[in-house]
Amino acid sequence: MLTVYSEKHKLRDSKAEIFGGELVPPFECPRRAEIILERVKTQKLGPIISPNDYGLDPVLAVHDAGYVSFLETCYSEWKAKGFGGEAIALCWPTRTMNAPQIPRDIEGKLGYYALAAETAISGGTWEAALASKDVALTATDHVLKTKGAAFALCRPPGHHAAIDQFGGYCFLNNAAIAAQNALDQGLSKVALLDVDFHHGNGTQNIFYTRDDVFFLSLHGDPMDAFPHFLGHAEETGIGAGAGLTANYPMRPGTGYAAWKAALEDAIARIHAYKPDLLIISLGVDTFQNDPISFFKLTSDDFTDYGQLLGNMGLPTVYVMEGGYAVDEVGINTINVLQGHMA
Ligand code: Q9C
Ligand code: ZN
Repeated sequence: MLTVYSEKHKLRDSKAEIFGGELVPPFECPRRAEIILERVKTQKLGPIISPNDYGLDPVLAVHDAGYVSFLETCYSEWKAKGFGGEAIALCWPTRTMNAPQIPRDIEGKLGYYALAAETAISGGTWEAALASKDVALTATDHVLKTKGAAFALCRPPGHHAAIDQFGGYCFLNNAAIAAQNALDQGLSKVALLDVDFHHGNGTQNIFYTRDDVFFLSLHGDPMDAFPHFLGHAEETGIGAGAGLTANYPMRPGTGYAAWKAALEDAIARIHAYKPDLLIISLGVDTFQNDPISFFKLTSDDFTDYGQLLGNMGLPTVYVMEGGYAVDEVGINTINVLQGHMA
């Protein structure tokens, strides 16, 4: 299987995440991608290529233009205000002030465009995010050509990024940008299956009213887990998109038997939709030793479900999302890909 990878992910190297009331080194760190790349090499998964530069057009086909220019200039505006650290949102237009104008001030803009505070915008974040969407787009074009499968080793991840919001370590929604670009090249239907531990709120937001992307997500119940406010089973799409969002929230301690049953249900629904392309938002934070999650999958379970995904027989793009048990992140990710090929 082809892997697409860019060294530019290293430019996303934030120093601080707010976690448990403390500033800690971010869980979403450069070493994650290095460990995954190393495993691609030692397992001889296949060739590794660098991405092409697709520019901003495919980004603007999914994200709001004001949001995109905010991301581009956020860090320099933060520095220009005289702040020494990284840009962190601290004040939001919450339920009692919910029709905001977009403020001029960078602290106000951060609150307007952030969906959570853990994700600091550091110097280099924008460049890394741009390279990450290029990784997803390049892998997708390869799959459209070959009708096979490819691995987009994206970093930073993307599935929490909504039309005009960042957070949950995500800035640009790589998987959504790839899906939209495939549609813009003439495909009529894409299935986007999110197996990251966290609900893909950003992807759901982008496609909620549409019938050309079927979004399905298996995740920790938002009653118990981030992103806390989206991902309930009752959310099934609206308008043309009615019935084309499927959420499978699961409780703390969920093991592979229940998780696999949800996956099999999702797979049956994808087959019924008859998509031209399958995009997997691949997070391996469902692993039993993940430091911020609560499912109980073992490393062998990743191989097993990779096989189920491969058996679908669809052109498939794997887009890297989360996974924070750094020592095992390479093993678990490549297990899925090897299962797919088995
Ligand atoms: N107590 C991705 O996996 N904070 N993002 C969780 C847990 C945010 C995860 C706090 C987690 C974001 C791409
Ligand atoms: Zn996650």
